[in-house]
Amino acid sequence: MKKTTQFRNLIASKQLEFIMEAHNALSAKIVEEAGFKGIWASGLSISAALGVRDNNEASWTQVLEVLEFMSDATSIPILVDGDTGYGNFNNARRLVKKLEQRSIAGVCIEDKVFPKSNSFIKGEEQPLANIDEFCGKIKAMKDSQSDEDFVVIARVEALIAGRGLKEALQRAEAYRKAGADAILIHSKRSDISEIEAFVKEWGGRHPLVIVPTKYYSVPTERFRKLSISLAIWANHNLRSSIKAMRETSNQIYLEESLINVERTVTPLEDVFRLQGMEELAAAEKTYLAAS
Ligand code: SPV
Ligand code: MG
Repeated sequence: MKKTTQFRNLIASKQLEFIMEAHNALSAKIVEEAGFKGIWASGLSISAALGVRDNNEASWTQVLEVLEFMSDATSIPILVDGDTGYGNFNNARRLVKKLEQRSIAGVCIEDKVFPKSNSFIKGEEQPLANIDEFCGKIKAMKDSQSDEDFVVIARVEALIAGRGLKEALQRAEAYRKAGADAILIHSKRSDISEIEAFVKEWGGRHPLVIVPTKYYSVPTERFRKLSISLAIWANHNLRSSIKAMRETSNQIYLEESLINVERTVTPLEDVFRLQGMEELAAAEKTYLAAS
């Protein structure tokens, strides 16, 4: 099944679904092997892995390069964190074209202003997009997709910006009407009260997506009870890899030896397997002339 269709089915599914963060081809492969049905190509994680801030410091074509490797390496759908769409409607619709060319299944855009900042850094101070302008962007993106199953998700930042439930609902409804396939309602609270209040008023109008990074202690069963469509585990491969790399680097630095580390790191054979070396060996048998 096409990746776009796989992802559309996830959004439409009656049960709570999950996608997991990746920031390069290797982490994307690991997400797929873990059993996830989809990948979140996180803007925070990709920029951090590139050594820059989550402020659109990496250009969109640089992000595209990373996405191409991620997409080539995996067979499950990728939802791209498209930030604000890298400009106005025209930049955003060109982004859709370029994502489709790389077999990306969908993109999420947030109603902030380019260049954006991460929602968890001074969220209240961040300007939000004009509602009509953002609706035009959504329409342009939906009009420009060539695969009808490509998904555009609109992310509402009103709660992050402290604008309250009323504005969050107003924005979500406008984005639904503009053609968004689902609404991502974001919150930085450590409890689920804001999300719960939103869901109550929303009344199942359209699929809802959440990112429980800050309300991580809320049991997943609560999300199910709220009929959330999709939960995004947004940055945990990045954060776990930072911890693992730091521990290994520190240990080798201090011990000036590999003796104690060899048992704790992934065997090289596993690295070769993840790279697909078996396929190359088989292809060589078929295509390399015997000497
Ligand atoms: C990301 O993973 O880049 C996101 C989610 O946009 S958040 O960091 O919560 O803004
Ligand atoms: Mg992001």
